[in-house]
Amino acid sequence: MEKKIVKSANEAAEQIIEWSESQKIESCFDRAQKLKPCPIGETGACCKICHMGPCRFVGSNAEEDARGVCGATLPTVASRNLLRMAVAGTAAHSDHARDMAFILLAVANGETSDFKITDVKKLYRVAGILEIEFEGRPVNDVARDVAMTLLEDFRRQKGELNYIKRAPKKTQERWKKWGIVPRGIDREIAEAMHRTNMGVDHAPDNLLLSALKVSLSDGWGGSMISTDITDILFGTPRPIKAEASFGIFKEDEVNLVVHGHEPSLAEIIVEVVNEPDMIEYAQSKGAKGINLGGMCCTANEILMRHGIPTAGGFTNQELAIMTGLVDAIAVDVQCIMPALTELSKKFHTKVITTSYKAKIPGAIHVEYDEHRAREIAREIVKIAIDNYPNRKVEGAHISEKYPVIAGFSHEYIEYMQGGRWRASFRPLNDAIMAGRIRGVVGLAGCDNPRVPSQGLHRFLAIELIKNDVLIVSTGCGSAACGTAGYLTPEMALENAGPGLREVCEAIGIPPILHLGSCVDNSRILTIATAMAEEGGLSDEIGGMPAVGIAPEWMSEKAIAIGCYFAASGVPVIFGGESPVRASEEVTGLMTEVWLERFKGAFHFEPDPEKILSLTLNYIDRARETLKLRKYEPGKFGAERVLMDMAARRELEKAAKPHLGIY
Ligand code: NFS
Repeated sequence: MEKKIVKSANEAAEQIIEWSESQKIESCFDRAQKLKPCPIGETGACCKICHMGPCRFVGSNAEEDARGVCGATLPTVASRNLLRMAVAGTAAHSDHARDMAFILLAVANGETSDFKITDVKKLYRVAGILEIEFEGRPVNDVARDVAMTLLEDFRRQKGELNYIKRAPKKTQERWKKWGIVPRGIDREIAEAMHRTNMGVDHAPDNLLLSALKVSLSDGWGGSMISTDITDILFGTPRPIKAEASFGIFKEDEVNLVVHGHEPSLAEIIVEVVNEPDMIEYAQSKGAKGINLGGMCCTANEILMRHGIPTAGGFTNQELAIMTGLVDAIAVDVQCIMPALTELSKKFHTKVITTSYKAKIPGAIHVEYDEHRAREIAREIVKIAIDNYPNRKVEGAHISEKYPVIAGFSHEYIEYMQGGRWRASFRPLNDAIMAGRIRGVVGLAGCDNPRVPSQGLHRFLAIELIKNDVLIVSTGCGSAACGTAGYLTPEMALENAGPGLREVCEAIGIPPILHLGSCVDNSRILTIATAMAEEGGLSDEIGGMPAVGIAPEWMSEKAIAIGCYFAASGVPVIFGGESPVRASEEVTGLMTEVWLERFKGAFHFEPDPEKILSLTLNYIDRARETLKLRKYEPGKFGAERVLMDMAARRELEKAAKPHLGIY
């Protein structure tokens, strides 16, 4: 009989969980079982924004009858709670982006020698979008203008974000019509906090429009800025091979994990672990070398650009320490469990915090400063090396790991469809129109110990590709797929439907394209825009046969992402119970009303089978509305031949490269 998987759908993770139980070592999986969510707060029916409360909105007729001490209704409270989540998520992504912009500025001003501009073509591409003159100018001058122009997006009081104009015209018109074009990121965050303060905005629709507006300042602001500047500084990703899961840790090497979100320190650590004197130092402590691994989105960033292996996503962080093989884990910001320090006492692992914004009692604090990045990186690597001899034998050593192909940026996806000479989205649009590809799904978001963690990602990934749906994945959704061995081209041969398989084989890509970290969801926005501009499908993001899914979400950042996708025109389906389900009015606004206004919607659906059918239903309805060929597995319409690698090389030999990035 097949073993019953209780807490994680990831076999290696489940082995570690079982081992930890035998050792009576607690993890988030145990805590999730012990600590049930508050049944009132979980549904959005608790208001705790002032000290007359918390007020609980319960009873069979709460939607109509219940009132807080101030008289607030349940729909007001549920929508206000959702808006607060969207603000926090936006603040997180955008503050990360601000730090990236400051690094670009420091490089341009010659204030740091530890970083440089790696991708000048991307710098020029961004400068072009921002209408900054770049031809014939010193690179640093262009970089300074780009950094300053993007920093302007944070402090602008009136007008609109720079990148709003990157969206299809029709999408922008919808935003204008409903008054949700973001002005400046900081202004939208402050205004939304003001609106949710006691006694200000009480109209659910208005509060929810504010959630869309602030979240757009994440998607088309903070997140997109972060993606662009990270590409400029560290390189625009292109496909790269790596490995995933706990087997990436080496018994005879120093294992250092970088965990969190901001990639700049991790980038320097990638260099430092390869410095000969560091390797010699590790050898002097009895290790064969230094092995760097990643966790969560910091992992995604350095996986995409350097092929650094990943130990996985959010719920894997404690389990990584439990392998007994991690000598140090350096964390920056976001998604870091404070449980790590308590847990690390049972092992030899050193937990190192690096941001003044994110300290954890019990951790070693080595404060990061981008002006002294290398020096700090060396200090961190040394802590890991010095700790190697303290490694104890206990731990659930695991050897399982899987190959991964990652690194699909917008620019590469464009390139892979036609080479340098005729890079475009035409082949993808054609494949969708012909019914080879039924539609596209963005599979994103966290993994969550409240469900068999990573299991919903896996279930949906397999079922969708069987149904000829191309998947683009980010964040811990990518980690869940990577640690399951799904991010390889072979996956297409084994599991994809006939149409998708053909496309993947012709281009030589996996059916699940790893686009990067959660801020890289912005790549999905620009890809969708390119598809709209290419023609033949919808002429705006809304109405495309495309859906966004975050089946195991837990972070407020996910809510911001869900909101900006919905506002941009993408139907979004989140797993788990709805945080607004106490209010039918709020649920209706986010599904039906948003669909009408923006062609995007925001659903919460705990049943994975229903997530799947709702997704396919959205895709098929969009195909029908666009009058595309009805999807039938194995039956396709006429379309242009997709170019394989050899044909692309031939073309490139014959043609002069033009504006393409590669
Ligand atoms: Ni996204 Fe990436 Fe993961 Fe969730 Fe956290 S790491 S930013 S929030 S848990 S996907």
